[in-house]
Amino acid sequence: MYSQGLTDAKGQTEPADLLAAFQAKIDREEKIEPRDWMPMAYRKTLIRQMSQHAHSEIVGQLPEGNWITRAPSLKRKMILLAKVQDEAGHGLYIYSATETLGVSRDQLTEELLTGKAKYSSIFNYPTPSWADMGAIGWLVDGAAIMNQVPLCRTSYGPYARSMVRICKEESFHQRQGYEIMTVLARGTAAQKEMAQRALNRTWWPALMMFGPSDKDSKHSEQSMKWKIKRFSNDELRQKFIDATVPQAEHLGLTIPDPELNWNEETGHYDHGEINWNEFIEVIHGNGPCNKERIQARIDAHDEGEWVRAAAEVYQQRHSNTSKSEAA
Ligand code: BYC
Repeated sequence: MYSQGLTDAKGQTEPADLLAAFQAKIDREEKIEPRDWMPMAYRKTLIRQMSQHAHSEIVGQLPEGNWITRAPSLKRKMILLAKVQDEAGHGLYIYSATETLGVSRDQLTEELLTGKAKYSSIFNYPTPSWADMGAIGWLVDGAAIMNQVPLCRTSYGPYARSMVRICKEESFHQRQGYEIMTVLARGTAAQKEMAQRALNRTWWPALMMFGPSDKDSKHSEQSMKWKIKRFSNDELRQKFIDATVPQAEHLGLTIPDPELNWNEETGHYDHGEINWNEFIEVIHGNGPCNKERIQARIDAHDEGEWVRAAAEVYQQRHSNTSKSEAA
């Protein structure tokens, strides 16, 4: 007979002994796999975070896709094209990992297209110059790596395993972005100015990628107990700042934060206050490019209708052929 445990969102009680065994497994650093018992709330948290992550990879193709036709050389075009394709691949791995939790890809897509699901705030900003491709690679992929390397050790097996290859590719992306910034920063005065402006545009939104400050992060405490998250939002943001300031100095560029200062006592950089009102506006659909980004995804989905229809017909014919061969 089970003792009584937590009550889930549907009013069903989850047995305390199963909950305790689940937490003990996590505390032993064993992975949770799709067929294992898991609390409803753990499943729900993972579906929320992983689908937001997958959507971010897919929507994240748009700001850079904007520059594929205008890359300054054939070599730059090939590299950018490969990077954007990598992001599509990342989205697909994470959608597949999310499907192991019992949710369909169609449902996840529907939630993105209807605005129910969030995706990373960073992709709602414009990319008006080529230098933004450098700033995105350097800072956005840099922030992504800082967040995603600990996710390689997240407690849910399929999510953790999908992160390993993604992190390797993100590392290449970060380097290619930094290389673009290096070339511009060492180029003409106009090129250096273009790089500085892209840094000014991207810096604060990149810091917002790590999520609200710890005191306002409603999911962090439980997610850290379940070892879905290994570090808090503020811890990762601070690690990112500490790693990135010397990189900006090496480029001879200035981070647009007058309060940025090395603190001998803490061994970290102090920094200015993030504009949290802007962050809240952006995640609620009111950023500079939110509507444009979702419309682009809706258009892509509509234009892909014939591909999905053709794939279904192919699958039906294929299964009919297999049946008649078997008969
Ligand atoms: N943007 O309690 P909190 C990439 C939401 S793509 C939008 O701290 P949590 C790349 C949050 O969902 C990389 N929403 O939440 C691609 C929650 O809302 P709901 C994307 C945000 O989950 C192409 C609420 O705010 N990476 O690298 O514990 C080209 C409260 O937050 C944001 C991932 O997705 C945000 N920035 O922590 C280049 C990493 N921040 O659902 C590069 C995986 C927070 O309660 N995700 N929210 O309505 C995570 O690690 C965590 O979900 C977060 C937030 C750290 C983002």
